[in-house]
Amino acid sequence: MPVMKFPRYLALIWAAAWLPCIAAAQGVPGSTSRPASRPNILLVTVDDLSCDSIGAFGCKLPGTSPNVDQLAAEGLRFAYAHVHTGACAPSRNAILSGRYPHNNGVEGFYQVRNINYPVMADLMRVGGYFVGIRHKVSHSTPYHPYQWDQVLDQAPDGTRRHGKDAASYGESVRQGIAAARAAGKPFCLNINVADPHKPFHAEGRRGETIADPHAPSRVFTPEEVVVPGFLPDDPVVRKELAHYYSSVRRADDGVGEILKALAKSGEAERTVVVFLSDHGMPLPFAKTQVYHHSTRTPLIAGRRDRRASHGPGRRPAPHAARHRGHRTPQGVGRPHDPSAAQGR
Ligand SMILES: [Ca+2]
Repeated sequence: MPVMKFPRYLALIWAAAWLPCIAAAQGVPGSTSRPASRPNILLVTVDDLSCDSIGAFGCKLPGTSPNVDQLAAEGLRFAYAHVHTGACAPSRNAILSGRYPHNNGVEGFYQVRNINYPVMADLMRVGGYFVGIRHKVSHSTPYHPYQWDQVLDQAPDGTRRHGKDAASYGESVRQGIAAARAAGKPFCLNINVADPHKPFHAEGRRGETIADPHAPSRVFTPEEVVVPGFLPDDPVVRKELAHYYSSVRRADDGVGEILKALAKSGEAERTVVVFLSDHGMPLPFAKTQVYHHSTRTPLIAGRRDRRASHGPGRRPAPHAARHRGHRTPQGVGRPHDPSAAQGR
């Protein structure tokens, strides 16, 4: 099976999602009408998670990801997808701009202004969508602050949501969907779960075990974890991996809360869910490196509609590619040509 490389592939997913709405709203930027053909988009990312930490992608430790596994069973699972780079900001900017880091300018953790290309937030907003984001806000666009309709990091009462609180991700989704409805628009929400990025669950700065108020639904022990072949099997590594896998489970808890909120909203069957990790685990030979486990990502995409389910392991229908060459209607935002997206 060929390797799917970003950023072109996600650009095609965006195209599949937003092009029908452009066709329906030609010359009507910001239209509040809601053609039935316009799906919502829910882009869910996890932070620093290796592809093979997910059950549906071959994790040998049972129970790390029941919610993501269910999502994979309902959608399209890309067994050989890779992000472009093993670091957060360049990876996320490549995905959301459709351009390699050396072409979008975001090759590291710094801001790039005066860009000459659109990013997802621009394209979807121009297409009549309500665009919202939770967490990783400054890492997801070339510069910050950027024009999102809403940042979902805070509750309506101004309380800042904790990144390690799984339930809070469901609250962000509910808040974003409610705001989109109030605006009379379909939604495009980018919900970025903070786990399993360090600090890991219940791990202190020196590797000691500490109290953690944000408990995952399952905690793994050093004795039961599987040690990747690129790490030595010793007690220190096993303890670190136990904290990591518990954090993977907490990330999965967050995904579960997101999907639960989507289901309760009544929008699930009109929503395309895309899931992936920005790069591999924050341990040697993965994050910030260029090894296999640095860039392989557990990409899942699909409409949360049983009628549209293709089953796990299937290749995508080529409908997205048919839209290549489409251009944003004249005079609406900046010109965009998905066929210019790089990668394959
Ligand atoms: Ca990251």
